Amino acid sequence: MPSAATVRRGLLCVWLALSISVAVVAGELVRVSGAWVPPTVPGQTVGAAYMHLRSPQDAALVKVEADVASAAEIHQMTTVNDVMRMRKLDQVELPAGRTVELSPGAMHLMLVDLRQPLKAGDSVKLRLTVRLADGRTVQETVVVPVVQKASHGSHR
Ligand SMILES: [Cu+2]
Repeated sequence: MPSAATVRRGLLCVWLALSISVAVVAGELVRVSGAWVPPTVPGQTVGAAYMHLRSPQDAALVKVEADVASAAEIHQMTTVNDVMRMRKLDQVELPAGRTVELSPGAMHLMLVDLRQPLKAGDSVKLRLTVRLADGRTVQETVVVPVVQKASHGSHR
């Protein structure tokens, strides 16, 4: 009978093999480009993340996790009677072959309850879960730089 340690090693190998194959599949499926996160100001406990997403087949971004925040949400910014409002979305539709933009003042990812301030030069690791048209989900991890740009949405 194999020892507990051997079984654990075996399981770890299976898990690693699975996560590697998933990463390769996701890489072929959804392309993430131009991703950036604005730095936070002192006292700021939420951050945002912006990027371009492009999938060769119909898919949807259904979940986001961030290493620097206890939660990450998909938000839509809208202006109602000159007041900017943010609405939480369940997913971001990724129609086949179309570049979907997550940008300041529009759809974006919100990093809720930051564990640390975000400084220019740092990077944030985001784990994206994408659901394909056939119902399968794939995950992709992207490393996003914290960059100071001239203007960004207000996320105070
Ligand atoms: Cu938001």
